[in-house]
Amino acid sequence: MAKLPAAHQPANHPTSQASPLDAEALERLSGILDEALLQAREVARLTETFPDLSLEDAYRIQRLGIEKRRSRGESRLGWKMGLTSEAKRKQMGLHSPVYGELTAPMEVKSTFKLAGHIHPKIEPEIAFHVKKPLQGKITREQALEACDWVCPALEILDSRYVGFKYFSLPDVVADNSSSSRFILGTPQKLDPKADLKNRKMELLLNGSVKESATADAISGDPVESLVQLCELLEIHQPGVAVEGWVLAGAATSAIVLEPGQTIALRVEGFEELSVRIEA
Ligand code: OOG
Ligand code: MG
Repeated sequence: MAKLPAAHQPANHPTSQASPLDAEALERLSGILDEALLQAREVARLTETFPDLSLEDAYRIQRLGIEKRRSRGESRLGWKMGLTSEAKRKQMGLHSPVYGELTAPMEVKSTFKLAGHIHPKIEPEIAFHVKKPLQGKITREQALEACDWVCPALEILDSRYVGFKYFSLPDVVADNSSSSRFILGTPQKLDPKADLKNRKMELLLNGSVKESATADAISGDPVESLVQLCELLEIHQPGVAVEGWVLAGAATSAIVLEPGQTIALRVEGFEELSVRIEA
């Protein structure tokens, strides 16, 4: 499923005719989302005020938000893909993949504290470590060759929008694709011949399997998420290369976090990964 839906091609985007927002408006909107992030406070979705917000402007808002975080000392650790599985697209009612950026403080280890977050959810993913920068139109084989490590990962999402509801791609994109935190499992050397797509993935809540899928739920094959990420970056941030950790997107729908839970992820062939949720 490397081919991107037409919605991502600027010429085909339904709102591409809308006049782009000026620099001041983009700055203001990224400020609203950044304040919401810092204060763990939900805000109205941007398309309530700007129904014509285009995907291009949404990625500009995302970038401005990342720049603010960078100026606070957050370095880029990699990227995340979202809505790469049918389960997630269905859960969120949206039709095509999106990306966001990961910064160093977003990585957590064995404990996640809910304080300072709005309404976090967790979901099961696969993460690749891209050693050789990737850019533009690439093949699956090039993506595999560029990676040195692969591991199971849990992503913690925390939309800044009221009720975790946004209904449109531009809203979620502007909000750095709902990203909040992530936890990486024990990495293994990536064997380019290894078949990842048939691996069973199980998300456990307090020891019981809550969601399961095979890894091919993610873009048909998780490595295809890397191909799609390069393609999306070429459209929305030309000249930027993919390097570092990349979350390939969730294989199943996400579950709501509550204090006292233990969440684990089992991916066939990898060590189990778990995180304890505290108030
Ligand atoms: C959007 C982000 C989706 C994934 O892995 O599919 C995502 C959301 O669910 O709010 O990260
Ligand atoms: Mg995700």
